[in-house]
Amino acid sequence: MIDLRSDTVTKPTEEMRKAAYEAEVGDDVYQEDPTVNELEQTAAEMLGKEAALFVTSGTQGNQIAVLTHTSKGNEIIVEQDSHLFNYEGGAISAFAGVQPRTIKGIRGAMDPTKVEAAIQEDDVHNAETGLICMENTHNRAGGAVIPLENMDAIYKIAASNHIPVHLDGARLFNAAVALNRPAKDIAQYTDTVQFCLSKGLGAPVGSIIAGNEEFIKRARKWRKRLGGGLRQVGIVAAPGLVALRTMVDRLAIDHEHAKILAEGLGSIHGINVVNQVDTNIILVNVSERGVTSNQFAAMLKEQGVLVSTFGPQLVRFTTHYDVDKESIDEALRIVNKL
Ligand code: TLP
Repeated sequence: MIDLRSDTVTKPTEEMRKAAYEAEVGDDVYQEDPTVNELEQTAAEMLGKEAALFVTSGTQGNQIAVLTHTSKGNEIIVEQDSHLFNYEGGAISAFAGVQPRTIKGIRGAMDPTKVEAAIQEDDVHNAETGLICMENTHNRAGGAVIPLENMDAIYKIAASNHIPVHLDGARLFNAAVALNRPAKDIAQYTDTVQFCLSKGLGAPVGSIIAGNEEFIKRARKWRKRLGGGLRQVGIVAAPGLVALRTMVDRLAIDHEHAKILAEGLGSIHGINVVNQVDTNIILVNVSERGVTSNQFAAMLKEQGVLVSTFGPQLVRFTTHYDVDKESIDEALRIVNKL
């Protein structure tokens, strides 16, 4: 099977497995796991933030951020197609008790003027705007890189209204590699950031949230409340450290593969690539073939290619560490034949 469903399917490298085996561990609820401490410190430095916290998943990281920043009854400004709004099981309402104010972006980027207009006035009728969230790269916009000028403009508006900003940077390092900038250049336009170790970076488990000391102290408490206070978790933090040290630069290869795949797919009759391919995600509309995205995915699966779907028309192809150039060529041959 050529698995292009997601970069979440990547398996840990040999070096990661070895690091897990050899990891020094302690009880992380007492903050005594040296490997976790090293991972958190390394991540904080890479993001230019005071502190960081190792969490179980991207969803947990985002939700801890929302819980830490907001109070019940707040409104949070999120992009309409964001993961936080669409794919986290309604958790912002279920856990934090906040309501979303959505803004439709262009390639995932919200217009700063619209963000400013969406901030609630201080009025007895209104919910209080407690948080503004961005997503970079933007998944549903096809791995789109949000321009730094756009992030800067939104961050400035937020600051002048005393509203914190959170970045869902599940694929932050894909954005950094695409922009040829260190991750901290992106994270400078947000108060807190979540990124995933277990997507393109290939680690088996985990995400990081980062921010200032005070935020991380309170986030640690939310993590504990949610049952995310783990014990000898250096075993899974060690592969995360290997991911940060060895897997960032090579994301450029996944981006290159995505471009090759997009070009090939785009030349097949009736298959329309709908996104500009900035990173490792390709979205194709298959409606001209007279099939739904699920039917298309099922036919591909029979031929040995796995893809995921976004709604009835869009099929998502995601490149990653476990798909080499030969597999990309083979996947193209299979789609062509189909
Ligand atoms: N995205 C997954 C699915 O949930 C759609 C994928 O295969 O792309 N933020 C963003 C932008 C994400 O893309 C994801 C995962 C998350 C957060 C959540 O991360 P996890 O899966 O670790 O909870």
